[in-house]
Amino acid sequence: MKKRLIQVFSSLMLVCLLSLIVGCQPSHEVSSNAKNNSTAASTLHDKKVNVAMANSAFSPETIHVAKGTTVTWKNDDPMPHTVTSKTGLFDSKDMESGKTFSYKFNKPGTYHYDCIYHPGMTGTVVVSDKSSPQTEKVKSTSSAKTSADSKDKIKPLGTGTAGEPKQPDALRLLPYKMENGYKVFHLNAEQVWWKVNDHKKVKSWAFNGSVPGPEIKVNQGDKVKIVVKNDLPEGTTVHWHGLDVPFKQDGSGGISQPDIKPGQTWTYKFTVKSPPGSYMYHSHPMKDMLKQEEMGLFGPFIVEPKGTGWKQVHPGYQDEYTLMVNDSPQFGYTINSLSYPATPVLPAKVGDKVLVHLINIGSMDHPMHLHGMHFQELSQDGSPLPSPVTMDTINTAPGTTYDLSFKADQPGKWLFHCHITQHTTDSSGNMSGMISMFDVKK
Ligand SMILES: [Cu+2]
Repeated sequence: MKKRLIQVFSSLMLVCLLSLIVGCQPSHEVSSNAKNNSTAASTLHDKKVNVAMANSAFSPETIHVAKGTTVTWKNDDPMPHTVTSKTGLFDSKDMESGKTFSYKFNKPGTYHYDCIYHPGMTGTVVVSDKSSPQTEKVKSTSSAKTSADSKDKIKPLGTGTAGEPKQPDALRLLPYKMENGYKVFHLNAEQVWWKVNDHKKVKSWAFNGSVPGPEIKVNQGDKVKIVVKNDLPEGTTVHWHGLDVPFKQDGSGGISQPDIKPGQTWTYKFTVKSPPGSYMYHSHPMKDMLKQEEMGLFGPFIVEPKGTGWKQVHPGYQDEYTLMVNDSPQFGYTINSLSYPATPVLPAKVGDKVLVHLINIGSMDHPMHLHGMHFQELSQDGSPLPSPVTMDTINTAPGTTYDLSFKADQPGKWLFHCHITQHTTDSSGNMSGMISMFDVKK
């Protein structure tokens, strides 16, 4: 009897042990579908893994998979999201509610992605070479080394905090949310690698990971709140250049406010009273203003007429582009911090009326010349000129903004470039630097 009892007991133990071992398998799956477990990383041996998109978050936020795994994202939210790789490797584009997107990860590595519409909605896929725990360990050591390499916390090339949608002029448009009658924008001052062209990668200090920072586009009369987070190693502020705001909102460090310390946030609040036109924002700290501007802490601020919707082209125009010219030692001679041939090619159709917001953030004059057509200077520093002047070259001065208008009346690839040849030629004599192009098609 006693012997029999022991037999039963030991077989029961065996069953328990077996079920424990087997239980490990589904537990991975559970964590891949976990609803609340947003930060936990899970090791997955499956070749298919699901990630949910709910409450504007990816769940799980981080997954570990073996190479060859297909990851499928599903949008469980009522609003559209995207799954957009920070390096441009994959992009779901708009995913309406209920839609799915899949991508097969064939190469080991760490893949960061986000939703272009929702700042902070980010996720990571860590792909290991093999699925064994041993490899996982090696992988995590090597990724620890990578983060040690970037001790100064410079984010990878092409990443932006908010991942704003890119415009044809290579700028990002900063999204906002309406809160109690205010358009609320978020700017994050951070360190990021920036690619000036295929041969030049530089360290930059950027708003939301891009230089220039994302374009803030508002309507005249809008009430705006701009929340600035400082992720730089030193204090900063943001000055609203050309916009007449109350003194407390001026953003001059040590004068109208203290510098925003590293890790801190500051909210600017004002009504946009300035006329429709081109303005900008840039850092204006008590200390090291020159360095901060040269490192890339600036962006365009465009005011549209009242009643014009966000993303809409200025009424009466078919195309609207913003170009920031710069000569900072960090980036060199650039347009939107890009050097030819990486500079934007701006599309237009024959007959289009084109509006150009031209801003000089550099410290030199740049006479910008248009081929094939003449333009009118409509306004300067946001103020409309009493009688617009027609010209083909406009000498832009540091800190000055211009609004130019022209009719694209014949097809062609029409250069728009600085006419100081040292700013458009490299040391080998090749075209480089401050050259952009309007591509006018029939
Ligand atoms: Cu120039």
